[in-house]
Amino acid sequence: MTQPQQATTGPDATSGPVAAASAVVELALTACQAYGRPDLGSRLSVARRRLAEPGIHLVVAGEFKKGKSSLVNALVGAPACPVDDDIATAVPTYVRYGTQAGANLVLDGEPPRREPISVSEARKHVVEQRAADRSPSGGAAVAGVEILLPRTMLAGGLVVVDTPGLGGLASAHAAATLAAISMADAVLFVTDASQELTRSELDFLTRARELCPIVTCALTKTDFYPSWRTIRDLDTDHLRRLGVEISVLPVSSTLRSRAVQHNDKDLNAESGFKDLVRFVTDTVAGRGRTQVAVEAANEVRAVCQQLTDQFAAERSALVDPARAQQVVDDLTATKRRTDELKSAAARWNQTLADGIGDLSADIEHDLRARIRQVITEADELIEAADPADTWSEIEPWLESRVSHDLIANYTVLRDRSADLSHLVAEHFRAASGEVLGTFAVYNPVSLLARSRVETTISLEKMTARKQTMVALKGSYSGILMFTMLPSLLGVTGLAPIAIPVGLLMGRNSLREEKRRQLTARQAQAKNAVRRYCDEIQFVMGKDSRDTLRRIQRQLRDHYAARAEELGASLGQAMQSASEAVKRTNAERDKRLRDVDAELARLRRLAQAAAEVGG
Ligand SMILES: Nc1nc2c(ncn2[C@@H]2O[C@H](COP(=O)(O)OP(=O)(O)OP(=O)(O)O)[C@@H](O)[C@H]2O)c(=O)[nH]1
Ligand SMILES: [Mg+2]
Repeated sequence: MTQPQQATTGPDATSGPVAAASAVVELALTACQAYGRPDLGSRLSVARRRLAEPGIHLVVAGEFKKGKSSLVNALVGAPACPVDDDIATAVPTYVRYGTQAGANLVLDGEPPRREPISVSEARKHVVEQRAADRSPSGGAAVAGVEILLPRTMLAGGLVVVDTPGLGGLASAHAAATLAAISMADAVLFVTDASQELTRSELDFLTRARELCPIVTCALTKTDFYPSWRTIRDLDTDHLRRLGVEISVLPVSSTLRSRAVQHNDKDLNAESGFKDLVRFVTDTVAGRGRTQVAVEAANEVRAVCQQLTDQFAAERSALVDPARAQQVVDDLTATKRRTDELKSAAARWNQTLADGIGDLSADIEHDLRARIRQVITEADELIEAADPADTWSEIEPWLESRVSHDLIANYTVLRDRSADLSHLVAEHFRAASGEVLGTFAVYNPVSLLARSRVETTISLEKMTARKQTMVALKGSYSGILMFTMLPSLLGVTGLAPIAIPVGLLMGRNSLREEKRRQLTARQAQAKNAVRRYCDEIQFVMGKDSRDTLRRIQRQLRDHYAARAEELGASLGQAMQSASEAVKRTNAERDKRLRDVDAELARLRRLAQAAAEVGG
């Protein structure tokens, strides 16, 4: 690949919120080691990994030939995605950072694999891929292509995903793209200045906005269509009328590429890319990085709290040895409650188990009802005409109809499991709040104690949503594999949801059946629809059950680990308090000074963590 000059610059990865968060995470990790708390340390290691590779996904989507690939190329300043008048983008292309330019095939599988290929090979796969495409080295289907570029814009973890054209909202491709969008950090919807937004584009945008918090619209080819301003105003009006807040950025990829080539400032301004680059670097990459940094810093704050509680209890025993036994007794009583918190009988654990059970039944029922409706509609279509003539239309209708029902079913699962996650968090918090309350008694600054408990509550609230997302992203493995890819590969896959209906028609096509009775043909078609729907229901049903099991495991492990941590903090505090009783006065004074120093260190660390991202 040619190495054009650096087109854009992003915020330096060595400064800003990520660097600040990394610094506090490192300090906290050292503290965990020094205080003998590997349990808290492993929690921080997870945050460290995420900081190192934030994987912020911007999905570029739109109808055919609107200029998606050209826009991605102009944005990263390299011919990363093939652009062609005749050949369309066939698989998603993930443009991400690499110290050297390069390419990988992303291969379907559990887990999906990467296979290094040359850039020219990557090009072939992007434009020629068909469902039957296989990797050169063996069986796996090609799920996407990854392009690595040494660009500052991408250095902070931004991944720009070029996608195949939608082909109308009703297409299976649109459904797969929507599914990917639900896991993406931001969406750039591409339309061009040849005409105003169509009904189908507007519908897609509305759906996208429901699924993803950041959506912006790029209006391309402003160099080619002189009336782009009128189109921009019409599009803005349409979006306003829909009540969705999506801005329209007019751009010309052609002018931008030329501007970069000739280092022409005026041309660059005319290309409209300044606003687009600002959107990508600030709103998408910047905000994404800040979020990852704040999440990591929150982990540090939570860890500081545990350690502070532990030292505060010890301090209490040191300051007033006469009360030390009381401290130990209180902690022992609380320890029992912490043990209860860990058990399967704990209320949060019950809520989780019951909730998953109910959800599993509801999701299955929802899918069954949807599929039954599809079958009814399909039967009506088959009855209405000779399927020998209409089957070629029924088949794509059925595929897209089912894809959209699968997405709808998945959305129910996503939303309901988020609700459940909140409820579980609530119950865990109520129980652990009592434990923290006992700890708070020993806090040297009593006023702070209250606010500490409140901070815990708000931190816990924040993590509840995150836990479901982690579980969802890492779990949806079957036919909706787009969600499995992000966690395993750091990419958002777009494998179309497709079990070919055609395969279920058997050897003889309907046309060959012309000789037979119309009713026989209709029966054959209905049968094919049923077999297709059975198959979908079977695969999807298993997928949902697996997903829910994984959500349950994820949440259970998360809160069980929190309970373990509390138990460990209490255990250490009890031990230190018992030791405090046995110390001589001189030892006690020395230890008190040490403990105060540790508490001051922890306070400073928690303060630094609280300042990250704000
Ligand atoms: N004049 C002009 N032409 C453009 C611009 N952007 C894209 N095109 C042309 O539009 C055609 C389609 O561009 P692509 O970037 O391949 O569009 P796409 O949306 O990726 O197409 P598919 O992947 O097939 O859906 C190509 O001929 C491009 O040269 C632009 O800003 N100005
Ligand atoms: Mg394309």
